[in-house]
Amino acid sequence: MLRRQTDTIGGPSSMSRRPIFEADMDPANPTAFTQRDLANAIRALAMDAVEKANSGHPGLPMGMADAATVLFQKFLKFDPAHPHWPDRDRFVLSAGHGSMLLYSFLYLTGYPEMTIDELKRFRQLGSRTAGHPEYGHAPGIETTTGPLGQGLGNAVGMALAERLLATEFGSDLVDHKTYALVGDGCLMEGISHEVMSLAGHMKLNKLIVLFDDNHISIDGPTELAVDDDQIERFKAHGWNAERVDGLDQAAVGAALERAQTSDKPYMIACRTIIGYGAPTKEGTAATHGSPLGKDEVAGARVKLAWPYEPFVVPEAILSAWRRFAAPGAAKREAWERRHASHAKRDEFDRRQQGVLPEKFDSAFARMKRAMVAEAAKIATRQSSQKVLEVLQPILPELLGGSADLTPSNNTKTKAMSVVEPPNYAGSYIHYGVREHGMAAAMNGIALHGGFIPYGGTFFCFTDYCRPSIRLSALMGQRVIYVMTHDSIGLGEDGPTHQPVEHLAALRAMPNLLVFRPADTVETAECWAKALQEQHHPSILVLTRQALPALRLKYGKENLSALGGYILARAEGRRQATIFASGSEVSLAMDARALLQKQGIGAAVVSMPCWELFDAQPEPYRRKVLGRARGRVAVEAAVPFGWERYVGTADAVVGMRSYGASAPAPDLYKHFAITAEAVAALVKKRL
Ligand SMILES: Cc1ncc(C[n+]2csc(CCOP(=O)(O)OP(=O)(O)O)c2C)c(N)n1
Ligand SMILES: [Mg+2]
Repeated sequence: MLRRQTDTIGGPSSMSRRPIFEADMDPANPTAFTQRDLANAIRALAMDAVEKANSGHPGLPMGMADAATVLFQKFLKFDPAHPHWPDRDRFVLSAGHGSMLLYSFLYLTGYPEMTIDELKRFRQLGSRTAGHPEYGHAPGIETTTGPLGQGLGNAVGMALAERLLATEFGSDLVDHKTYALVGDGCLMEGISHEVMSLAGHMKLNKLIVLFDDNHISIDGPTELAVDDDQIERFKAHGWNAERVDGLDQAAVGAALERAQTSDKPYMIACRTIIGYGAPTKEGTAATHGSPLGKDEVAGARVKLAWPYEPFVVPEAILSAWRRFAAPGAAKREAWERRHASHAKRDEFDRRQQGVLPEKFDSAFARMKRAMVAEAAKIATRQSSQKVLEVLQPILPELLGGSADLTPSNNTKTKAMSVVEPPNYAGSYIHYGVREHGMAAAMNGIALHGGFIPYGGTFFCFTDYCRPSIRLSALMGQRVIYVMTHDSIGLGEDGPTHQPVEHLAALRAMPNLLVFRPADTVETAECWAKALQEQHHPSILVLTRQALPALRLKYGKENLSALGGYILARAEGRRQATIFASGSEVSLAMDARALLQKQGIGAAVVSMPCWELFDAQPEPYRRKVLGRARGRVAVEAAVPFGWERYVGTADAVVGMRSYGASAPAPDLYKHFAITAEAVAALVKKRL
């Protein structure tokens, strides 16, 4: 049975480590209050903010207030005055609907941007206190959460980044924990399986998860849908796990103490009561996602012995909360001193700031020159490997990986060594067949700082990690997805593996750069642009099959970074323009040759990245698009979206169905994606 504590400090449930009465009372303001009162500050702010917004989720903050208070008071290393301090502990609220718990923490401990007025503007336009925590809205929000399970994946990535960075730079600069708060929902999501398993394999023993074990989700008791033994589940994945009374601060504190020295990642199931304190609704799904209502809030104030007005936290309690930050501030100062005289300081700072090394530009130019000279006829996945072979030695921040398709994705360079516990001195991760987990972890790695993560799978399986790709884009994180086997051009594996709608689907995603390069030089240019874009994720969409070299003259300018450019001008009057991306650009060149033979002047526009092209100034776009009547596009994918450049879907040679299993040349013929078909369509439209 859960104990409903009302005991004062010094009673049976007092903290074992540091009784607040002695250490945490402000001598200048000796009003007595209890540990429970500290937690009640979270409860009250949550229910008041939800009430004022007339929407939101009071249940989680009210249930987890005690466990969270212990974490923030006794364990979390943070400094509100320096929220970006690289060696702070990370706290991820994976159950993002409980956002008021995070906002209350930030306000109570004194993050300057999180004022009481922001809490009063919970869920309002332009506030820092969005419905779910949004990365970038306020310091202290480490990641965007809300889609359940993603935060847990981010936390695994952060813990992995910490471990690798600590190995590289030493524990003087990098030595922190990662905490995540998850709910029943996070653990029901499939992604939890992938990332728990990855964390266990990687032995990320500085990752500590608090599970709000309240047996309630939206539809009601969790028994409606799930009977998993979460303790055994975590243990099976290589974690240590235990269950405590989540309303008993001493018990949570003792578990957190044990977690500090664990040899494995650690999960603490905190048995709680959702909406704890609400007189008639606590313990029910009614507190999950709706305001409690005036009477219930009044009743909770009585039950919790919290007689204060809405949004009022008594001075004694607020100043006790403000003192939670003191140990972190002292640790930050000590860290600054170590950092100031550290031999690797400049490189550490560069990596934290995410700026590329100075020699990047010259290395890129040399590489491009060599590629032009070589004019290799290879698959763009091989081109990508070539790029990595050159750039990886000068970019130690590159952290590569693949979801078990390393030989297909060509993501591992010869020099890269594999991260395999207990050896963390590597730069390549075998993520296993866990695309979704890989993508969520890469978001966490990027958010942590110090690395540029990239990871590969088949382009078709972007579907398996799309929710995390969306969060890369929403948060503007430099995560690079290396997605090979990009169309029917992959051949015999057939329609399950042949993307047709994926380009359109991903181009529809705001803030994501979708690159589909046409040859080795374009692949290098796309890689360079992806690396230079600090605030965008990129997808490199690459072929399995070999492609001819098309860029045969060296030029310094990164043409692919323009998104689209005229690869070949028309001879004579420009009567037609053929638009293409990737493997179909060479086909467009062949169609151009056919047309020119018949006296029809045709230009070819290569469009490796629509998003970048659309962002070019109007005169440039007009020049590239041209005014020729015969505008046609060709791409081995559904035509969806090309209308914006060629007017109508009829003007597109592409896929109208799923693919088929056969050698690639047969498929191109079968689906009539040929130079002849393109030339014929141009003539029809003239
Ligand atoms: C991927 C995803 N699916 C569905 C939802 C909608 N949703 C938000 S909270 C929730 C229930 C979560 O239950 P639990 O984690 O136990 O939270 P509690 O009710 O205990 O606060 C659901 C289904 C979501 N946010 N993300
Ligand atoms: Mg729950």
